[in-house]
Amino acid sequence: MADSQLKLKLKEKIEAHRPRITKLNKEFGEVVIDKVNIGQCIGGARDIRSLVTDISYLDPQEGIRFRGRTIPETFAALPKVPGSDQPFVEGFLWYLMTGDVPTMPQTLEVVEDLRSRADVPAYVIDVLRALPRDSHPMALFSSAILSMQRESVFFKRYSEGGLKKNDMWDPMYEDSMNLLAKLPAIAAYIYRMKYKGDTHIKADPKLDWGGNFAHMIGQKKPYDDVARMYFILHSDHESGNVSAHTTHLVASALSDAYYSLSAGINGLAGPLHGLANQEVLGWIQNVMKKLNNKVPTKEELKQFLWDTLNSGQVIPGYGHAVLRKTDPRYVAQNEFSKKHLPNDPLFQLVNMIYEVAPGVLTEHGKTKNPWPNVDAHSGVIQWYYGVREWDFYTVLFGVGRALGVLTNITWDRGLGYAIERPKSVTTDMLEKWAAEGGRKLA
Ligand code: NMX
Ligand code: MLT
Repeated sequence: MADSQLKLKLKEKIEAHRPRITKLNKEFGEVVIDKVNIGQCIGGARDIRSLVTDISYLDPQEGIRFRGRTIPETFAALPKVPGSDQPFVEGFLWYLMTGDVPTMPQTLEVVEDLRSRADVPAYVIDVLRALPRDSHPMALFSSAILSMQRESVFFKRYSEGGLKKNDMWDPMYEDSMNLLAKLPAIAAYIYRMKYKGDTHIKADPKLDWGGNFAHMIGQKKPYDDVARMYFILHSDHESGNVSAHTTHLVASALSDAYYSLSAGINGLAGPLHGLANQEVLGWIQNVMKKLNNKVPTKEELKQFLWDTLNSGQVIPGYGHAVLRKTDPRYVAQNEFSKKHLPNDPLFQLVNMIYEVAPGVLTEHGKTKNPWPNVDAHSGVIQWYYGVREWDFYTVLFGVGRALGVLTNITWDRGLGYAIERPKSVTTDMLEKWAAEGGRKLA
């Protein structure tokens, strides 16, 4: 079969980019761009500049840019689904992969390509059905992805021998596209198996990736637009977050995309990362329950926030390791909600939390960033449109995140990035260097 336009464009882009990395590594490999202190060693490697990606960049004040464009610029630039306000996720995938905005025909070719790869093997359904029904949806999602490892084109070609380093991006791309094509159907199967009486809806071959997900979980318009917006917003947040970093780290051992994405999804399942979106809804529902479904006053809300902090818990959806302002992904969802659900009581409550929580967190004095992140808003939109099973929300995040991390590992192989292996030190060493006022560098 002839290569798609996307694959040909990607090849051209990777080959044009590769000499830049080779030159930097060979001629400027010794140039210092950061230094490391003891606090960073103990504190989760925060802020250490040691990863390279061109797919997205996170500025602490401005927030994310996908391939150089802000969120509004990205949404404005991409081809829209006919009759919808939102772009094709498939066009966004082209954009992430190549850095170029696709034309409508290029976008439609990706739509077709993903459709042709979308069939989920029957054994994946068997795996999902064999696991205890009360397994967390993220455990089901990760298991389904891992179960497909036997399909890996990368693993097959590598095992056969003779796969050259510069050609490794090709089977990684094939695995990534095969996986991406199947994720909406897998996520929808999990959703309907767990929450909709184990009744299932077949994909509609006329629909796009986002629209089909909405259709397969049983949601009517305009939820298709919610799904498209949601997947794009959650796709990428540069390389250092747990899901992106884990996917990249595992792939750096030349593990294939199935092993790598499954690992990344496991990282996303933590409450300090992607699971925060379900925690936010749980927290809000808890507040409402305690008040017999009455909307709290600002004073009551303040008290709930303090009670949460005083019980040693974090305020879910607030704070960030890099951002120091309101997350533009929160802003994008807020704009959407102002247009589509302005009178929804939970939306109004989210706005009230935004008025109260930053002050409480600032007074609490611990977090470096008292502003909301993406997860503070996402559950409320899902709830409004009827997706109320909040332990599913992180799977939605995961389907979107796959777009970014799989693009990243395809490029990782294209640019020949090395196996990741930072150096460890011992506590004795840290104490010695602390007493000496720093490690003496040769
Ligand atoms: N509520 C209470 N305390 C907080 C919060 C919060 N929302 N955010 C940070 N802190 C605390 C943090 O636990 C730490 O305390 P300690 O010194 O006792 O360990 C202190 O403030 C300093 O933390 P920071 O340097 O501000 O944040 P860090 O980079 O370590 O962590 C998060 C970033 C996102 C993990 C953290 O802000 C958090 O736990 N937020 C709530 C959970 C959440 O919303 N996660 C989702 C993030 C986005 N995503 O989708 O992944
Ligand atoms: C993400 O989208 O991955 C989160 O905001 C976490 C992060 O960037 O550290």
